[in-house]
Amino acid sequence: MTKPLEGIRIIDFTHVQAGPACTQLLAWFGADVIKVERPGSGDVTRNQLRDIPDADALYFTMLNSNKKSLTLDTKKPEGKEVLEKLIRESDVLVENFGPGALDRMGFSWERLNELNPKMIVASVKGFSDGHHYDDLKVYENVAQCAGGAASTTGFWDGPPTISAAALGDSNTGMHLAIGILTALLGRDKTGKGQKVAVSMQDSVLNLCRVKLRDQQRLERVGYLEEYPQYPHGEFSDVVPRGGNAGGGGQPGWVLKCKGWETDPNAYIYFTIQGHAWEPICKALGKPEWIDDPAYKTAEARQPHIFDIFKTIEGWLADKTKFEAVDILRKFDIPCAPVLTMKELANDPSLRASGTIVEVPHKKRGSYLTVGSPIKFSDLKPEITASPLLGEHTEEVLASLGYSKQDIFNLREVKAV
Ligand code: CAO
Repeated sequence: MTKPLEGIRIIDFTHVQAGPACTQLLAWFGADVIKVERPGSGDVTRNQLRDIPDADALYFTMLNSNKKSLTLDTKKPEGKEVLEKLIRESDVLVENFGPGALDRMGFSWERLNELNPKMIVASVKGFSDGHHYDDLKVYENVAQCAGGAASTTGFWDGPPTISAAALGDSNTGMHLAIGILTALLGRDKTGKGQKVAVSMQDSVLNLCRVKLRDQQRLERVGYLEEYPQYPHGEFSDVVPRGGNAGGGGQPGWVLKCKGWETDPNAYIYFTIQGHAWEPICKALGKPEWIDDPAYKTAEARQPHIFDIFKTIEGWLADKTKFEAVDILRKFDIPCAPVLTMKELANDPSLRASGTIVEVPHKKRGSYLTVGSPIKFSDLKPEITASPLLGEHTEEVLASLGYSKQDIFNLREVKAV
């Protein structure tokens, strides 16, 4: 099967997570992704949090599958020459260096555009160009704080809280992938490349847009009725942290199930969808609530929503999270067990769909990774191992016309 991105060559000048997540996705869909890494060390994540001595860390293997690795010192004149050749023959360059690093290396947007006017140059930075913080280096949690996620996550009586989900890193990479594909479609029409830039702050904020909705509602009416602070607590002039409250029009909460005293994940998320009130009452064995004016409407329920959740927890007390969901699903109630990483890793449905995949690796043996969350009718991405450092250096250099002697010479000056 021909993969949709086959024939697209991508220079992957990325490291850590935000950039690699983007190029990995494009590699799954068929792009020829060449990861350019510093000779000797490579992407810092190869060494971070190693669980097997001398083998690439999972942090690296899980973000760099399906790629090739070319070692190249792009600060040496010989290395720059190789990079220039590669640029002339590629479609996309993706980078997520600190601000100004690419310019300092001698590869400004103007220079890249001069070398290959058809090339798309895609960048991740912490803040957008021209932002008053655009000189800052940024990691995941910094972005979560700068993008509005931290101030709105957690409990109202605790500090701002970081999500375990990579809202700053992988999320930004996904935004960049959309930008690159858009620019490639644009190039088909105009014949010209362009610069695509995504900031981590903007990408986090994009996912927090309902909180900006809430800020405006708060300023207009002074309260947010779906937050636990309503109606008994106080609202200030900023969107508060709402604990585990549902973010839309449906109240919800994380509720204890059988075994919660010893199992920190014996919980389900329960949603009280407005029009599902009758089935909820039936499922809970509370038919008397259906027409009770204190329960009948969402408005009537809100002032004592936590008493309702307590009652539901009473119903859940003798059911495991899985048993509870099996009952509630029959009543069409939106809910799910709180799943651990162990449960997800062993979930047969996720294995069958290719969302969790086991990948053989030359040095590590096999490891688990998250495969493509995007499913196609005509494409089933095959996830292959991440490359060893410099594994494809000779292959890539040969494809650029370098002879064995040339490669030997480049090695002599430690340019590759
Ligand atoms: N050959 C020679 N030099 C190389 C090279 C190569 N193949 N690859 C990288 N370098 C150099 C760069 O040119 C740069 O040199 P100068 O600073 O001297 O110009 C240097 O290596 C590394 O730059 P850096 O600023 O990217 O690295 P860092 O470890 O100090 O910072 C990070 C890391 C992530 C904070 C920074 O890259 C950043 O802010 N990136 C943008 C935001 C981002 O993507 N963050 C998410 C990371 S995932 O959590």
